[in-house]
Amino acid sequence: MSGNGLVSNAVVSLNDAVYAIPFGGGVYATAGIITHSMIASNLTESSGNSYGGTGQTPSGGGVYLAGTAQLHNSIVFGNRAVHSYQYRMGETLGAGVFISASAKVYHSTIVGNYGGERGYGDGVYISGGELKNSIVSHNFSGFDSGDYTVNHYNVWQAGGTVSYNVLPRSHLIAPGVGNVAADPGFVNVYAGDLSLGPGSPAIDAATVIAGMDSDFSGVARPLNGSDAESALPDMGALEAQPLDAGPLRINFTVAQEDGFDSLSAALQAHVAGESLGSLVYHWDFDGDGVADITGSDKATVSHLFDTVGYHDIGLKVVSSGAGEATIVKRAAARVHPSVLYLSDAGTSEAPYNTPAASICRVARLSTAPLSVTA
Ligand SMILES: [Ca+2]
Ligand SMILES: [Ca+2]
Repeated sequence: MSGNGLVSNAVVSLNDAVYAIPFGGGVYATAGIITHSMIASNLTESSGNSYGGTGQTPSGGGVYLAGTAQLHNSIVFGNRAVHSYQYRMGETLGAGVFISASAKVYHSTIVGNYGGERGYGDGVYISGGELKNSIVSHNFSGFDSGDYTVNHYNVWQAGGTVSYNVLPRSHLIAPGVGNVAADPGFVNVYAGDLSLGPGSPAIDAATVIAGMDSDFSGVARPLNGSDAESALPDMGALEAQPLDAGPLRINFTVAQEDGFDSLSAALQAHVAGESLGSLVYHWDFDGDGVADITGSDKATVSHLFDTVGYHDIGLKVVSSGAGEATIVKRAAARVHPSVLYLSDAGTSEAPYNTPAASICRVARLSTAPLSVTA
């Protein structure tokens, strides 16, 4: 797109932009507006030294925006940016969306995109323009072996303005206004359900942008999705229903998601839906599918995670009036070692907390031998 056109209610899928011009696997736009669209499973790829490679940097696996182009109310899911045969920092830029110049992204959900191991921004790379009222999470890189939980940067900001977004694990040049680095609380991200569960930090936390009056599905925005006094817009492409409407929906939040050596986690269940009746909560803290704490008074619990690693947490809520629902979050509580080991000969196995498992894949700033203390 290069004129001031409008693309609406489109599905852009299974395209690629490869080799010499690896920009915008699904969409390449320098002007105009793309809105209420799904951009999924597109690819941009380049190679450094084969196919007569030009050394170009694959940018915008799903969407490449330059000039004055805008993306609104859209879902960008499962796109890839790949750089073969060349290994360097910044080898891919924005596996989901690349934003530059005066481009703008509003009310979009950017999830499950895959960038190079050393790429910048597996969800979004922004060098200019604006990213606002959006959710960028659960993107991943080659470093994750396909497990899109942690160890990646969802947003990499080199310029532009980033405000009113949910963007866990991101690299920003300034904190920005209204950004939240926490789990966005999708109903079931692993099954592709990107609607917002109750208690999501994205609900009623966006800022009003003129004209953004319907969501990706055509639902009126804003709705009051919390106990706020008036209806406020949500971040992302999908506006959450009111707490007392719709089918049973559950979510939980963890007051502090990361700790060193151990983590005493305070957990809060959130439940929404109509005609719920009485509720019973079943918490699973070790990911084995078997509840460890159960009770009608267990909406709020705490649990001590005392082993280093990433811990999955599950919650099932049984409602006397509306059935039951289950949610499992991978790596919802993360316990990091307070001592990391580093050597040329380590096996580089997370969490790198023994000499044998030392990190060995490090960029050396000096040619002096590494010394390791046990
Ligand atoms: Ca709302
Ligand atoms: Ca259990």
